[in-house]
Amino acid sequence: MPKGKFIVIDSGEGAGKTLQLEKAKALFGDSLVLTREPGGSPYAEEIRQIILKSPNSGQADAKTLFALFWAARADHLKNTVRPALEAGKTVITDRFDSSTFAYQIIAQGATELKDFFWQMRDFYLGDLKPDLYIYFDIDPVIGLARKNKQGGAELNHFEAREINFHNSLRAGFKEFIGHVPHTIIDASQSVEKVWADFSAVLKKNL
Ligand code: Z5A
Repeated sequence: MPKGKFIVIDSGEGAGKTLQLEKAKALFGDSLVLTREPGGSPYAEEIRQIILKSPNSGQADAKTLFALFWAARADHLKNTVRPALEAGKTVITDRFDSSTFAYQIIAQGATELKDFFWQMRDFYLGDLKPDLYIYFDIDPVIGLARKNKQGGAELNHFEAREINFHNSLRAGFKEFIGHVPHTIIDASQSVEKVWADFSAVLKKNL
């Protein structure tokens, strides 16, 4: 059995996960392995490119993406998460199966895959079910405004969707949380206040 703790942090768009995870890394150093989905291992990072960067990616429906996200996750778990946990490290992944539930099943509307999702979860995660899920909750209007202000790279095909998509995404996360308990952080606060809450949760659990 893995020895380290496995933690997920997830959210809708623009909640500030990247910034907060940089702070966590600075605090906990090498005892912490930060990773992300889609991606987190060399092969899964290639799948990430197909999902987010292919010129055809916007046409991919929920069923196609559902399969790609689980495929990437299988490789990520095998090649990054499990070895790190077995070495006694804490692993925090930026997004995980909670995103598949919220984005593909609820926001993209593939509710016919709901039962299958839970079967896939048991099958693919096995003994690697996370010890802790942390949800950064934010009103999509605020999160998207942050993204738009951010500049740099263009919005990807998820970020560019209209507000109804992002509202149902938030409802999707809430539904997932109804099945799998989470610690919820109010991500609409200042960077400092979010960090105070987030670091307190990490310190309590590590
Ligand atoms: N996806 C899926 O559909 N199914 C799945 O199973 C999985 C994923 C695993 C991956 O995107 C996409 O894949 C994602 C879900 C989908 N959808 N999209 N897009 P990604 O990995 O490229 O990026 P992301 O995870 O979506 O990033 P994000 O959520 O949009 O951003 P963030 O990391 O949470 O936020 P940030 O970059 O740290 O901050 C955003 C901006 O806000 C930035 O300018 C910050 O300086 C600013 N910021 C941060 N905190 C604050 C506070 N507290 N106040 C004010 N401004 C702030």
